[in-house]
Amino acid sequence: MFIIGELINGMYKNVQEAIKNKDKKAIQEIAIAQTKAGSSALDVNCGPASANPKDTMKWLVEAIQEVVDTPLCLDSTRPDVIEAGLSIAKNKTVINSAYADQEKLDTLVPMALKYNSALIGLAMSKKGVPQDKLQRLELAVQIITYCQDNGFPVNNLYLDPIVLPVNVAQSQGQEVLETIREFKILSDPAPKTVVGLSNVSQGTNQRSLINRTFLVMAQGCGLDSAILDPLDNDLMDALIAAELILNKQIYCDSFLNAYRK
Ligand code: THG
Repeated sequence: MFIIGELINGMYKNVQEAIKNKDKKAIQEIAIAQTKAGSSALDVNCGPASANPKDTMKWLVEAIQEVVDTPLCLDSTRPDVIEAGLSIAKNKTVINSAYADQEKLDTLVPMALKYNSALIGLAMSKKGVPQDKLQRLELAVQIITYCQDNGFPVNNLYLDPIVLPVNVAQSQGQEVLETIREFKILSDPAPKTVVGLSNVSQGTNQRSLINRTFLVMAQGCGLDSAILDPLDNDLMDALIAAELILNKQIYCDSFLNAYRK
């Protein structure tokens, strides 16, 4: 599983505070902790409150790169903010994200090629997030076709079905899970798949339980990657056990420790 640590996001109060106070150390501690916990990449999102997101993105990337070499997943709705991060990133990057829209793809696919970056493609359009599997697949095909036509390798594309909170969109869990499985058969080579896991539990009780249950179900559907909280130990244990059941890790009695190493 390609684990993308979600905790450097201005949506979190501590990160918002650190950005406001230029508290580099606070960001670096989160970067180190997530990397130690097994993150393959770190999401970097300035949050909704940032007054100058381009400068904030650069400041975050620089702060993180001083202490870890972990690839960065540059998370913004604004291509110029993503490019601000890409322009100074030293290691591998993931662009988070494009969706099925001509203008978005015209901007972000060439950007991904220019910076040799992976790309997340959301199964949504200007009209918003679809409410069923077929519409999600239709939008995914538009993104895949665009990549194929423009020389972007589809195995470096991560399709995201868009996970919605179970308390307000309860019918969407099943649609999303089936979508993940079917994303994988849309092209050869297949695209990769990713979810923003914590979306599923926003505003609920028992967030960790809901997150890990959904994660394991999505893994069963072939999920390749998730943006998640790697410091949630129960979540990570469930992730590792699911990899074991799916024969992606060799069994040994100390499989939890073995995976973490
Ligand atoms: N797909 C893609 N990228 C994404 C998402 C996605 N990036 C952002 C988000 N969704 C994934 N990251 C998070 C980070 C935090 C939370 C949810 C998803 C979260 N935060 C607390 C909350 O809102 O309750 C913040 C409160 C706090 O603790 O301060 O749940 O789907 N490609």
